[in-house]
Amino acid sequence: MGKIKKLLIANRGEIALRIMRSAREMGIKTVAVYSEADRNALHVRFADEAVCIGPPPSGESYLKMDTLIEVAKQTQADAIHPGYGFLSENEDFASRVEKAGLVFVGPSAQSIKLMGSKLAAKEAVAKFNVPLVPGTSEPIQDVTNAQKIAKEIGYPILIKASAGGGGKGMRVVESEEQFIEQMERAVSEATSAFGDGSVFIEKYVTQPRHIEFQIFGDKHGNVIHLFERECSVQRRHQKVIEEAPSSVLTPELRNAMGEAAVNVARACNYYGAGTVEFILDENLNFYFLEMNTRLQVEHPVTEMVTGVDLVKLQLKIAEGEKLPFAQHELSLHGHAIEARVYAEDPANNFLPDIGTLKTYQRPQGNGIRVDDGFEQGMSIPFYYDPMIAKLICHAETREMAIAKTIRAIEEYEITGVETTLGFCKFVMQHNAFRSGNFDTKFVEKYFTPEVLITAPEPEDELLAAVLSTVMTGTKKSTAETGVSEPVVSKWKQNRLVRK
Ligand code: MV4
Repeated sequence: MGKIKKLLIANRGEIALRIMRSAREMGIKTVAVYSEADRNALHVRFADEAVCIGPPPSGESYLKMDTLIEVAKQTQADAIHPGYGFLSENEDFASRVEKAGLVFVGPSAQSIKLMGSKLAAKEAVAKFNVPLVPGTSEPIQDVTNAQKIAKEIGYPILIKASAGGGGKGMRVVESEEQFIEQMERAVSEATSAFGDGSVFIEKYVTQPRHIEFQIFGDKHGNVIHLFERECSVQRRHQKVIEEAPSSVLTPELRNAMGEAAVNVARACNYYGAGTVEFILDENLNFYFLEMNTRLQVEHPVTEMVTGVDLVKLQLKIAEGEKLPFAQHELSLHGHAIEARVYAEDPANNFLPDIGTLKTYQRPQGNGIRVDDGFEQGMSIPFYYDPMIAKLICHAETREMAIAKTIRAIEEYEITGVETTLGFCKFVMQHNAFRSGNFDTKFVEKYFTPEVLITAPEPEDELLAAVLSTVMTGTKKSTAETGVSEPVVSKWKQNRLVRK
């Protein structure tokens, strides 16, 4: 092992930049790879070296394992960081990287494989007394027998594909009459989507909160957790808002879940960064769902409340270093909220609205972090995820973090594409969110496109006065009114008034 001298980042956009920043601070040289659509991207400019790896579609560029490994060798990189998405949870890639004599900045191929199979993961963690949702622990072979089990568990139940995850390949069954039909559909869907028709059933927890724990293991068998992230505000399994800490966890529950998360990692001899996903029911019972064997999009909220640079920690672990702290040395500081800014139109069913960032001005100030990969004038490529940026705000308390997030959203200036900024502001202003009393059904329950069309605020008197003069055509001079030309305040942006 030993020190990494040069790192190839097998990714693009904000996460490629994020990784390069930490690498550079550690004195590690960086190699960017890019597709033809990303020629002018910031990650290309930021890197010490950059190599074009193919045409825009990711299947012909960012997903080309052999090309990536070859470029690493050519540039004499000694390690590859996969980021998130793309090849980050591909066991085959992890093992090929290592076989080529390079360091994979991530867990072992075996850990990725074990956690990739939801049934194998459940079986492994059950031995460590990690709480699981009541259900079956083997792939369903006999549908009539499964129907009997479903009745014992009690409806509604959920059918899940073992090779699924992140909400893919799930089916709710409300009653016994639907069971056989839904089971047949689930198996055929899983077969065509994953090439593996194994499914299992679980009791359906109808309105859970989604709470995930950040864990880290080193290559010497030590494992710690860096507390939780609350990710309940999501839309069709795409997270919208993430925060740390969760407002529902007591210190006791946090310890119990943290210990369970560490046990999940131990169950697969884990090293590197990982995320253990739990659901929490209305009685605060928690259940393990799955483990993501990568750095997550929402990792910055954990960085803000723990003060730990997770990418640097990943690199040190990859170099073979021991974890530099023990569990009792970690503590939480303040509250952090991340809002995901997508080039999507909330008024139009969140349809991607890719285009050119005509204006792009980031919010600034104390406690504000923007992780992005764009500058004003750049276009958002059509080929990839339409996320523009992550806005992360940190303050002493949850209330203050919410206020800062609203201020930052109002200060953020993006034109040329529709964005989810106004939608994020709607969440921040909603009583259910502010009270902390919400679950994974938040968006379904409270959001309709109509909420984005709000009336002008009554305190906008100056604006009203201007409107009235415009309407009546009786514009008085500045000298007469003593009021100078009004400028619409920059701080009133993203108020959700449609153009
Ligand atoms: C569940 C569940 C309720 N009961 N399992 C969705 C993502 C994948 N990790 C598993 N998921 C769920 N599994 C049982 N037995 C509800 C979800 C779920 C969910 C979980 C986390 C975050 C958002 C979610 C949205 C809908 C459903």
